[in-house]
Amino acid sequence: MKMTFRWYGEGNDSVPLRYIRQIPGCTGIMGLLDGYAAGEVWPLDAVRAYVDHVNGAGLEVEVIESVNIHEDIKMGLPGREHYIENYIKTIRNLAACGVKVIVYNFMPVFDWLRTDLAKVIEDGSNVLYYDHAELEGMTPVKLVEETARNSRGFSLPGWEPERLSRLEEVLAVYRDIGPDDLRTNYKYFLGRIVPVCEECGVRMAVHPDDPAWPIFGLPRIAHTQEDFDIITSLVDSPANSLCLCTGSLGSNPANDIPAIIRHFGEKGRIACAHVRNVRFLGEKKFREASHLSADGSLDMYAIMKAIHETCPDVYIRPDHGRMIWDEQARPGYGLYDRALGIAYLNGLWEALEKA
Ligand SMILES: [Mn+2]
Repeated sequence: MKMTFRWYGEGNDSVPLRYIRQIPGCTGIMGLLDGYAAGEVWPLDAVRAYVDHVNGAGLEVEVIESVNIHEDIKMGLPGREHYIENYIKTIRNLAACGVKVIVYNFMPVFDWLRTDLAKVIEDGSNVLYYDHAELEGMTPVKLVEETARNSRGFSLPGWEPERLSRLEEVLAVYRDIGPDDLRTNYKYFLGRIVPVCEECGVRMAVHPDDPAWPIFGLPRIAHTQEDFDIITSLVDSPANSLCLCTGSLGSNPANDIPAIIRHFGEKGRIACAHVRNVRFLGEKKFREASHLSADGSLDMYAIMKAIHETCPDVYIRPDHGRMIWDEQARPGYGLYDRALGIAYLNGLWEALEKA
């Protein structure tokens, strides 16, 4: 297991690299290059400068997240050829700088969704929160406006204004695209990029739908074990693997997270994991929690044990934390609660190692 921490880049993250370096057992980041729209090439010199900068702070960059996929690829439009060529260039540029895993998602339009980015909870901290009943009372445009307004001035990956400016138009196109059509377009994309990944030693890691159910009538195809059985079979290669996000999949209590980890871990199809806890509050209603098992609804010991037994070499990072100790940061991505999360996950891991 390699413990890492998500970092948004210099000037774009409230947490400096030197703080991350001081978290016990944290050896690297899961990074991203900010400022490139979905479909743009991440240039080699920019990737090189980024990796050198992080390495200079004593941290590795073997996982890169948020290499977003242009909607033309998901929709299967003729424009996809150009964007797939660009994506391949980005894969090669990342691989040339030592990146081993690329995290992405194939969710139409929306990356992740919450109805409140700062829900105050019993201990006085605040957390990300989702209530499907509230979502159904909102239009997609209203949700985008609210999310942007509540981001405390930080950019939110997946919510880039340029991706969302043509929202109504894009939603209209998706009305004619069902889950099977989306899978067909997905298979086409994987068929083009996976051979490149195999050649340059990179693994693609698809992130689950968050939350783990359809929203706004859009096709969503990545939120159950069965969904991922299909995805991993679209192109059967270790380069077509999963980013196992316990909190995204775990938003649906029907998903047995330790069992899903074992299922794909045994097949060697988990490239990295986001490990966090959520608390169920009712039907399609949850809030996020500290990483401690007792604070949420997921059994974090069982999760770490499943990783330890079936995919012990994966990259791991804590995920969304509470906003505690009056920290001002991007919602879900403060230093304090995620650092506590790492300490806790490392403690579970040491106990598993020594048992
Ligand atoms: Mn995640």
